Amino acid sequence: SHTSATTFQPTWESLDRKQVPEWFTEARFGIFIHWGVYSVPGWSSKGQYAEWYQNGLMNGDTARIRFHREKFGDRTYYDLANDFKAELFNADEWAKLFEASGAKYIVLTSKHHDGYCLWPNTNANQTWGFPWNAAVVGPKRDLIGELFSAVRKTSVHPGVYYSLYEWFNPLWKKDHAAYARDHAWPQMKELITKYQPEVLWTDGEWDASAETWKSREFLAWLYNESAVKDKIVTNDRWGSDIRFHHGMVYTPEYQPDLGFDNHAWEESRGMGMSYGYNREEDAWDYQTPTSLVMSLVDKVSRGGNFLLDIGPDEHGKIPPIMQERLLQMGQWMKTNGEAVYGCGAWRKNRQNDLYFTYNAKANDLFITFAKYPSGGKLVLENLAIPAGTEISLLGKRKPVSATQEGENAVLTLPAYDPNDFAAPYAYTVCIK
Ligand code: FUL
Repeated sequence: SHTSATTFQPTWESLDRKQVPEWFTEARFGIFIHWGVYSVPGWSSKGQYAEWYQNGLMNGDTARIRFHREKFGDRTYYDLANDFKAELFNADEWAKLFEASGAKYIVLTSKHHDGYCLWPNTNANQTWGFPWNAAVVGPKRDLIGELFSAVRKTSVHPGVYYSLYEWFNPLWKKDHAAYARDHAWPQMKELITKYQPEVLWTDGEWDASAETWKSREFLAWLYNESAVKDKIVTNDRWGSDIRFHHGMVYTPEYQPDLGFDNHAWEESRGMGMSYGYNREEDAWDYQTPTSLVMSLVDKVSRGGNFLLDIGPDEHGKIPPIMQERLLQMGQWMKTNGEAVYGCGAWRKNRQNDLYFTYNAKANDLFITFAKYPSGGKLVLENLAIPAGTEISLLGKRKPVSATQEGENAVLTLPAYDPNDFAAPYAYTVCIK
């Protein structure tokens, strides 16, 4: 392919030429998984990130400190790892759920800012001075290994999130450069070599420069020499000055309005207001199925991906409301997935509440909307539809008729029939 013969130099000029693998752009929809010791308390005030629990405890967040004292007394955050048991974790069940959601990739936190590793990594134990990975404390299992082998039996691509920095790692606090060289690099290399993830989603980059992290050197190794050099997807979190400027995929976070023309991007967010599971959230804090489906379509209509996050609990269960949302999206995707997979931006992304997505290879235009128009009329501004064009409502593939009124095309949809829609969260018209 276009990349295999290329040798990359450790400069942004060279690295930025690395192509985004086609599988990733076609996929459009992935699942983010924030799972770790912070899943034990699984708590923050509404609107805060629950995976930042330890940081809150150490930095004077009164709500978290009070919660912790009442629930855990004088146990430290590190002690909570013993309660991270994952005794109900069944990797095959997770993988089946992911596949049923219609998502085509996952990104699992191999290690968040607390430094706890979900795989048997020994650097963690050495630099912390005590066992700090899931194979020795907590589940006593290799959670990445288990999930990756289950996911590999499905159509879903496996990927990892990896936090470069660790808030309280003694080596990090002493010497950033030594930490990068002797801790972060070996960890990332082990992840890549041992698990061959197809996404490496770095984070926690902002406290050091790309120069300190030696990010460019690492990426050159990854793209030139590693086992995943031809299929790996990376992001833009490689140093304090890099995000939204360099790297393969730009990663806005709860920032739905950032669009990036001519550059790959992927927005991530939780179903509520946190990535890690937050027990403080109620049903009404979760996005509705319509809102999630329309978020996905909105990203695609602007040429981006949607990485939707879930937060499993300390037992290894995905909270049922999150399971349900994933299944609802999957039901919708079963009928309407062709408006998402392999699609991207059309010449305009929307007209009021109508969202346009476009499959350039097939020359198919899709129009998705959450509200079925009363009277069944849709006016598409500045669009001429040649006579004989095949137009249908996805699902039952009911015919849609079109007439031309000046510059505009006017579509007449079949009368609304609830029996037509197994997943009535949004509706899609396809113009072939
Ligand atoms: C952020 C982190 O600090 C959050 O906890 C979360 O992991 C998000 C995806 O990236 O920068």
